[in-house]
Amino acid sequence: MLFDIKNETLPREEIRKVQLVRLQQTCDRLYNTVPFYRKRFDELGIKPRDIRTLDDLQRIPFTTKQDLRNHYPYGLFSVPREHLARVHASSGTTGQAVVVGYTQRDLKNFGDLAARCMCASGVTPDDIVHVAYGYGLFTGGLGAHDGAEALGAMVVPASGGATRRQAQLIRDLGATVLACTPSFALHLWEAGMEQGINFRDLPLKIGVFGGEPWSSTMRHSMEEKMGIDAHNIYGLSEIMGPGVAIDCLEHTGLHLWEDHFLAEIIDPVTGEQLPEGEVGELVITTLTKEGSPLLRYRTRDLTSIDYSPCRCGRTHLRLSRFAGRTDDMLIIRGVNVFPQQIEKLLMSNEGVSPNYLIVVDRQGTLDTIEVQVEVTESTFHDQIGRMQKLQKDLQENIKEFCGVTAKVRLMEPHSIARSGGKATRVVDNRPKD
Ligand code: DLL
Repeated sequence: MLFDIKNETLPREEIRKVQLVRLQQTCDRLYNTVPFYRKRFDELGIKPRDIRTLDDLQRIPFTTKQDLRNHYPYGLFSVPREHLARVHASSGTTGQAVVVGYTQRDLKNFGDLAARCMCASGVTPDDIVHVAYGYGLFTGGLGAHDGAEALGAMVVPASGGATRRQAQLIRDLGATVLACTPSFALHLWEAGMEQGINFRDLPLKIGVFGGEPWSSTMRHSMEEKMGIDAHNIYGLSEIMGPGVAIDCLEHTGLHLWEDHFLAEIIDPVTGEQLPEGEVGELVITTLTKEGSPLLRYRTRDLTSIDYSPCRCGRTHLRLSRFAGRTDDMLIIRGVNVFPQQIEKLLMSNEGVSPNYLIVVDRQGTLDTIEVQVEVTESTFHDQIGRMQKLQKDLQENIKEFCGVTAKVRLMEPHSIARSGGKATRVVDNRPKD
């Protein structure tokens, strides 16, 4: 089933036509309403009317998170305050928070795009959607909520926290869809099992998980544990919350809604555009936003684009599962390591649970990396020899596939702190120099 059959199946030439018209409108709007962007055009000696093709977009410099921070809170808004209907904000864990504004029309689009995503993951108006993304300034809760409502499903607005109680609610209210971060879903599953509630025995059948990176191995393990079909939903506060992209029933990449967003992949170092299929940083231009439109926003998320048609009938491009962020790449003794790679290796081993933490430190001049991972209950009660073998195997795997020597510390079940939203996977104790 498709939520918006006409727009989701537009032929590629039509998509490009719509994109060009909307790009020109967005440039016009920004030139006339946001001094930051006007200055950028003026410095280049160009006017919005000089953007005649989609390729002309490459003449415009990127917008970065720092630009948003420099204009905190309202500096990049494109409409007067009275025309705004809502704001959301990023958490600010990596610095000054950024605020993003939505007009009524933006909110309608946000709800409709989140509904497209839900629908692509198989959700129908008959479903009961348990939303356990946090409600508030974070876009996850309200975004998924509006999407499920726009689709006509019944929503349980549970938000984060109260894990044990939520597992009971999922059982008692008969949720068929769970929408939350993958790490929180695992936390809920665990809290259920502790009380004798097995998600596999419940009507639950679909997971709409996102907001943080997770590997395909993690996906398969979650599907198996919970008896569900798990989908990967992507979005970011600066552009729009959940509703930018999701994988359909084919699970062959995440459809990004191209009538609302224009995507490019660039080399994060040179800024050059990369061809289809190559992994690089995703850059997004909003095409319909009124409150906070952005041109060429650098997401820092690493992925690749596939324009080939999908078996599901949707014509919109597909992004590959995110390989991490340019800023969460760890450089350990000169070797580039992504936490995602380590997760993948851990998850392909049956003896360990999906709860892990990577601790980076420095001893003298040498970087050290310790991977703490909880073992499963059965491994924990196994013979000591098996545990030693598991530890040795994991260390060897990390060395072989990631190229770094890591110490693996096997932890008791439940000993690593759980989060109510996005999981912390890396603690970097190295001095900042
Ligand atoms: O996490 C929006 C969202 C909420 C998306 C709920 C999906 C579901 P932010 O807090 O601004 O917004 O964080 C955005 O999270 O740039 C990615 O690095 C990461 N991220 C989000 N979804 C995924 C995903 C929301 N499916 C940042 N896979 C993004 C990998 C993801 N990373």
